[in-house]
Amino acid sequence: MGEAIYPVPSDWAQTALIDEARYAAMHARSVADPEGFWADEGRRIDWIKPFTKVKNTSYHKADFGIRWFEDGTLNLCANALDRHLATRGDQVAILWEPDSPNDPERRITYRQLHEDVCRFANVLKDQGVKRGDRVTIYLPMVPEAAVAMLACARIGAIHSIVFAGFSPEALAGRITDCDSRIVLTSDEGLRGGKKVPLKANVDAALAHAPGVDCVIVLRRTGADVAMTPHRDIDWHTAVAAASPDCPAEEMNAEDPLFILYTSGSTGKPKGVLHTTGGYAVWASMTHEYVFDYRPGQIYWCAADIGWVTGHSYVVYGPLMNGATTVMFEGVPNHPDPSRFWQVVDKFAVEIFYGAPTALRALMREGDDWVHKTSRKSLRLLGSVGEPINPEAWEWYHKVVGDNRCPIVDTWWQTETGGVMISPLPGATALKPGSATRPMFGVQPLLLDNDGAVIEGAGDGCLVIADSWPGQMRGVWGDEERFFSTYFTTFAGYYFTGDGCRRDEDGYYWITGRIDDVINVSGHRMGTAEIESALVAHAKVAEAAVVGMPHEIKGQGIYAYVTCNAEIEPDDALRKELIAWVRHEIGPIATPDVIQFAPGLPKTRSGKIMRRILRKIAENDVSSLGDTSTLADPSVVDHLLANRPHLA
Ligand code: 6R9
Repeated sequence: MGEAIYPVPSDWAQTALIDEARYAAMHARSVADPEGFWADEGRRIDWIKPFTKVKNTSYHKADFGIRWFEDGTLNLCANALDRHLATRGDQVAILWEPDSPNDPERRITYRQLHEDVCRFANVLKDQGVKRGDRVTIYLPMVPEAAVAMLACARIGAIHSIVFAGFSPEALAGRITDCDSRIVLTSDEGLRGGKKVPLKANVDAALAHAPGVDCVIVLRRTGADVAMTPHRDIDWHTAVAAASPDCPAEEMNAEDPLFILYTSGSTGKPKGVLHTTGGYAVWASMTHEYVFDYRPGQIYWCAADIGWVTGHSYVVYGPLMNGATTVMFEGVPNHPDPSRFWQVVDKFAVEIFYGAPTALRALMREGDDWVHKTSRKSLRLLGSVGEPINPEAWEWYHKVVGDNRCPIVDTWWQTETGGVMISPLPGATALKPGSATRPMFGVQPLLLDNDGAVIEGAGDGCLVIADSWPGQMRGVWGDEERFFSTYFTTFAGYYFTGDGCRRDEDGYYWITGRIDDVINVSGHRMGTAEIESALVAHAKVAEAAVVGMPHEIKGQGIYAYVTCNAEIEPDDALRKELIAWVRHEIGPIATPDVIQFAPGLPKTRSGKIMRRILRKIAENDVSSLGDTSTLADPSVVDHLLANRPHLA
């Protein structure tokens, strides 16, 4: 069966930074001679003290360690801002589009952004923030969020951004895990015309996070919010009083840059730690090659800064590369489903990078919303966050890109710092649904369940054979967990948690998570996290959560719930539990289906048979497999007979 292939358009092959021959030569060198390759790529960054050592990495228990450019010193903020002042100080660095199209946009030049960052860095210093201190950022998509990140990088503080859609409970957990004593927030956020009570959420979180003694509050909507004396500070007032002069700290390449919490297969989210030098090289290099980026082009990554994509491809990568980066506060369908493409036209965006879930939602609204707009400025489209189904890919290509724009389907993870598998627009023929081929320095391998390497075409667990500069360096506060999570499933390899197929052309097709992580609208959710939220409810005895296919979100959340003996479950309880999970974690964790069950299918040793629960949730009940090993096979009959009606 032949699948569609889209060859590299000839203009791209001729003008792109990397064509097919160059891709092949560079990838071969990056694997055969990593020292030489990365010594060269490492020079894309301005170092204060140049590195003399390039790579010092091992995935083995005895000498485990990941160090890149380890004797070099640099400042990432200076690489994103100061280095551009002489050549592009008056170029717009951040082009901000507010939630409402009726409100004015903001255009912040590199010079202005530099000044804003220096002032805010001094505000942080005035509050006693020092190198290595953790700063929690709980802000909406406003330029000040980027200012805050860059100010931390400037003074060597470690930022930990918590997505502004997370609940007070989730925020409190992330604040205490990294012992952050300062939180940056705004009065409210604004998304799709709805107000989000961010400051009130912080106040609620701090009841469980007593270590915080400073909250800096940005005015976004102007709402009247409670300010706690001696703790809460007004952002604008503090900035106005601060000096615009702040030297950039000299950081070691391996000094921490940021922590970002992400879900794994165990209950508690882990603080993924990235350091400075390798991350800088990786974010800058991948942004340049994957998007064929030339300084000054108008580039828009529609991700939120609360996710890793926002870190690497809204802020750090683009700014290091002298980009005009668009930052969008709103949502794709507000005030109507044309919004993305209206913003593309308004700013003459050349490169657009978005998530399949948004595309699927817009696709459902019909082509007219797209056709209403011109989109003639677009040259290149990108996709990230989850597998893009071929149907959505074709729609993106034909309807959004008018058959003119290559699509880079970029596979990567919070842990990888930047893109790992992706087409390069001037080098790679495209196959809808495939992330195609590895980035420089990336050696993907497929292993079978016994850990044997699969050669040629085949299906298996995706692992990465050697280190790359953007790799995470640790789990905050839990050194052992880093090694055990990623390097013990298959000794000697980085384990991605994803399943993958490789075809005859050596193209990679990510098939989705093979661990207990589900991907809801491109957001990672640990099933264990949702389960522990459910069992924290007084009426719930036990819960098991699995993914189910969902037309828009990719995967939906299907929860099986066993109630305490005296409880008679009904629709009211179902609603109560849904509200409870939203309250405990946030709206992104809202269960799509709750099925009440008197018992869950368990082995005789008490292990929940998730395979069966997944099959039922997927409505694939003809192949439940062997249920004879269950302690009580009749539970399955009950589950099948009482499935809630699925729309
Ligand atoms: C960047 C980001 C990582 C997980 C990853 C995989 C899925 C991301 C993908 C993709 C297929 C793509 N994923 N991009 N699957 N094709 N292009 O999303 O990081 O939030 O950590 O999620 O997302 O399952 O393992 P993160």
